[in-house]
Amino acid sequence: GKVAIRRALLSVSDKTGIVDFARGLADLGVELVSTGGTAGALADAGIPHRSITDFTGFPEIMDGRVKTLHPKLYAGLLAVRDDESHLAAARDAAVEMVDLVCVNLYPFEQTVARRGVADSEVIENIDIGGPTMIRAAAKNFAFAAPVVSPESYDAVLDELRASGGELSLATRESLAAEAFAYTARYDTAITRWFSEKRNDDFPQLFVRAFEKVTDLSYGENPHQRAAYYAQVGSPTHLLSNVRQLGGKPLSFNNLLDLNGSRLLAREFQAPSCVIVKHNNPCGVATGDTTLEAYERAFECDPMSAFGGIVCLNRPVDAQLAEALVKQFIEVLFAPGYSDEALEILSVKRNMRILQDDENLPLHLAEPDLKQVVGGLLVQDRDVDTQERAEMTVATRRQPTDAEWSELLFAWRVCKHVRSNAIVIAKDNASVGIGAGQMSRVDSVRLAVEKAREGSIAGAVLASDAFFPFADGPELAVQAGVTAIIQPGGSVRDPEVIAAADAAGVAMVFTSRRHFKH
Ligand code: 93A
Repeated sequence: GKVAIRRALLSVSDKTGIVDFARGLADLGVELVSTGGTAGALADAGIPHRSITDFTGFPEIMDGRVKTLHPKLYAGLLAVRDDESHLAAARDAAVEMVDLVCVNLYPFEQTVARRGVADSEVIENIDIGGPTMIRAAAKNFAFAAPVVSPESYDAVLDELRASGGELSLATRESLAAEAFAYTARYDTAITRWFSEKRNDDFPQLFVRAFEKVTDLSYGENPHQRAAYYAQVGSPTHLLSNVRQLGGKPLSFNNLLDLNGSRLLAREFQAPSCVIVKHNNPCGVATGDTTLEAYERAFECDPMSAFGGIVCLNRPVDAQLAEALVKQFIEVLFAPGYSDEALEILSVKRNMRILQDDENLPLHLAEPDLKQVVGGLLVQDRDVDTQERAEMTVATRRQPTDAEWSELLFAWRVCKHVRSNAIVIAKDNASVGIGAGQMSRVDSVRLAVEKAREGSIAGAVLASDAFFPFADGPELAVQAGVTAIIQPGGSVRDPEVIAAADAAGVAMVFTSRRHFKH
């Protein structure tokens, strides 16, 4: 199972740690072969090595496009060391065995990330020889080892020193696995670049790579392992500009709720507050001040807001902080905090305080994915926002201007509530939310029950999909709702419209549904 490392090929773009690694190998009696720039670094450090040209007998040509791509090297990497015919072929061609390659690739991702970089430069940074060497050594891990990460250098050297210059099968196999993950990620980044350049639709877009941002202590439940991954190359993801200023580490459920609350919060320009619990909003409001927005959002459902995520779109001042510390908040998210506010909030030692440093919009251009067993459902994101002009009034009575403003607010919130979704709103604040029921009338009942005494009088109601029967609207009207917004399109629309007309209620049809499952 052990393999003696006698010859190593070093060819790295990122020269971090390479001199120490090379010196360690040389001290163990390993012969080093190296390409131009890497050889230069070794020469500067006085470490003995052979050039790749000496090894292959072929010069590095075409501006480096062909440096290592030579059958002598590949025969030395791929030979099965206990196969007589392989060994005979190697002798015939004067092939020297190479037992380890230390390679990292042209910095493709970093090049693409630079502003205004020319296509020709990006293309020059597509490494061909590097991945080929890595893959060859990784395929032949029975006899060779690929080292692709400077973080592995010390561990590899330690093992070589401890075992008289040998690497175990377990180490070679794990290095090989890491190597293929590395080249796969590299090709994914290249695919992504082509996809973006060609403005492809989502078939190619979801050739994606994700990298771990952080481990999470557990998943939705304590017996489930969990981590947060961000898409490689995504300009802004959920946590990319977010700094935690206090409290316990974020949990899986915190991140899920944070995602929902940030998506809803981006619907509003005015000072606003979104409170989310179990991935549904339980209070949403805009106001003249963030304090007012928070108080009115909290008012919607104080019981559910307990232990929720509070998402604000304006910095937190001392006055708001005084109001916030009165409640149990799991996560507080805002674009900033005054020093005084942070001081006040510091009494809540567990409260996770998040600051959105750059207040950049989340990157929503890519499709929404839902995982099913062994597959993915892919769809456009529901980022649609409709204006009043795109809607029609189905009832005899037109909504007043004030009602229109409330209806559009309720409609925006409704999109972010799990179906069947009902949102009752007044004065640009939710007053009752019915979420996640299997029948629409149950969601209406819940929204009405949730609303506080008297708060429904003069309120409006939004429904994420059409009413299949008149029972839902009838309940709402009895409770005091004066205007309704919904997609329309049910075979029973005439009954639903008649119920609204009978009560003098105005009803708007959007012709667009906002299911969220
Ligand atoms: O242009 S290449 O694809 N052609 C090659 O034959 C080749 N061999 C190694 N690029 C090649 N490399 C890459 O050169 C390695 O992957 C590494 O990133 C870089 C190291 O070059 P130097 O030692 O000259 O700095």
